[in-house]
Amino acid sequence: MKKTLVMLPTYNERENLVKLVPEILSIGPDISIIVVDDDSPDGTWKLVREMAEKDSRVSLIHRTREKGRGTAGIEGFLFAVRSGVDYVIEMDADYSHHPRYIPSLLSEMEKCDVVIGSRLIHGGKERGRNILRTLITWFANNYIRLLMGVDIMDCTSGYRCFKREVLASIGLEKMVSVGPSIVEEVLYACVLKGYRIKEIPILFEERCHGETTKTLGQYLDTALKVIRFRLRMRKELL
Ligand SMILES: Nc1nc2c(ncn2[C@@H]2O[C@H](COP(=O)(O)OP(=O)(O)OP(=O)(O)O)[C@@H](O)[C@H]2O)c(=O)[nH]1
Ligand SMILES: [Mg+2]
Repeated sequence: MKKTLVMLPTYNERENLVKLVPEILSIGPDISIIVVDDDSPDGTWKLVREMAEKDSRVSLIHRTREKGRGTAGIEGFLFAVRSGVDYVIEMDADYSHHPRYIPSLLSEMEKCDVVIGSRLIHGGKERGRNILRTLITWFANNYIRLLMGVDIMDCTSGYRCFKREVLASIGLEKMVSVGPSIVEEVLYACVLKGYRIKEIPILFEERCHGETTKTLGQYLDTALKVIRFRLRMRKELL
């Protein structure tokens, strides 16, 4: 098995990580984990620090000055690039992205540069989400596909596997997303670079423990950022 690092951005995911971290590590000896936690009030970082003391395959970035899914993801990816692993998986830490799909993501990497766990291709679905969230996902993906001109069904999926070289080449340091629009920013950079991207079906389930951090403002921010990516990134990256 190739060396693989799983990057988990976390905010108040203590109850999920108790089970998720051992479950991911049990997939194989070549899997390690980096948790990027923004000083979660529920002490997620303390739990991960204890785990890291016991197992060298677990690492923690505990951020006390910055907050945001976007900047956390960038820090995690930069750590991954430095670590020298072959593959980097990013996933939510709330069991919406179940670790049972990790072997399928990895097995596709022979033929691809990026593999996306997708709710919106044949065989993929969402379970337990309210109708409004499902509609937002559907609308957001149609909007992004149209604006970015990309041929990918689940552009908003944050469950993905990358070759390390891909992350090293897409200008992570220059990315502008503080919040969740990082998912689309990274995807668009991969598309512009011409990487081979494949989607595999996943069942996306409602988070196990805890509450969503998503706000209406974040949805609007992503909608506007997508326009900015389309206008600016093409010039910067190519
Ligand atoms: N480090 C860090 N992680 C975050 C932040 N906001 C969200 N996350 C993590 O990013 C992942 C996705 O966030 P969620 O809150 O699950 O967003 P979502 O999946 O759109 O919404 P729900 O599943 O409905 O909660 C989870 O692992 C969160 O813990 C943040 O500000 N900083
Ligand atoms: Mg979630």
